[in-house]
Amino acid sequence: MNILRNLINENFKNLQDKFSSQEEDTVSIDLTLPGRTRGKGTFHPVMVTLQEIVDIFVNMGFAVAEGPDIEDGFHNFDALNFAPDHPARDMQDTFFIKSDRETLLRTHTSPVQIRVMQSQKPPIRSIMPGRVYRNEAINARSLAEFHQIEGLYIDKNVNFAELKATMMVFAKRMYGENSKFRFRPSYFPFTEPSAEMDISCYLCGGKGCRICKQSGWLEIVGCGMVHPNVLRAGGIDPEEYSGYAFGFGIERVALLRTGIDDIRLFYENDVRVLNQF
Ligand code: 2NL
Repeated sequence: MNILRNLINENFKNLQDKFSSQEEDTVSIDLTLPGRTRGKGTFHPVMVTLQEIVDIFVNMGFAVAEGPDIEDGFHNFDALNFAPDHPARDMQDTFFIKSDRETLLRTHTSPVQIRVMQSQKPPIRSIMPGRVYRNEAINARSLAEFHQIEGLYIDKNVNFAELKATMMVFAKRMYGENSKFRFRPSYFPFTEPSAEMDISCYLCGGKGCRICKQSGWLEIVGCGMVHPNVLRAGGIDPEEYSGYAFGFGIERVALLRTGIDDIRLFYENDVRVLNQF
């Protein structure tokens, strides 16, 4: 044991002498340590969803249009056939950013469609994705700031059958050929007639559950034929042209795709959530 101890001490001293004579910083680097990896960035699941939706409509011949987030009452409400006393014009629903009750954060992307009508001649075939703002209580299903996409097609003799077919092509590409869909009558101030499209519930397959509130269906798109008053407000003659329009929320689609059950998770920016997509 003594022989061994002496051997170790001698070796230890030799190494100590050797290293103490070297520059300090070369000694402090341990080349055997594993390297530090840098986290790879990913696209946000809401933007992935948006891009996929845009691609489907661009493939069908739609152009992408954008407009300002800060709007006026004419483009956001009046031109869209909202009655002067419509509740959406209330402070409770809309963020007004000046006390004139005229300058506001857009509550939908429809004002972009009015701007497109005012600046282009038919045929018009455009989609408008963008951020919208509503003065709403935040919970698992809704946020005060979210994304919408709307579409508009105006030409001579555009009819409801084309609207229905376009919605079906979109829905099948987005949700798969085997999903089941249905249309039912609805109401929007800016379309007449109006409809909503539902998809059979992804969770229960139509039997009825918590997600679909026992109905077996989930609402995915609102749509209709553009109201003649709206065409006129956009400078288009409703005697000569007709059109269809549609709109839906993008976070809603992203929830269906990812299986996330709380919309707030999209914007808490916790990478443990976002990294999964
Ligand atoms: C929904 C329904 C919709 C539109 C948006 C629209 C725009 C113009 C004229 C006519 Cl300028 N319509 N947009 C039409 C139908 C439905 O959205 O539930 N969105 C969340």
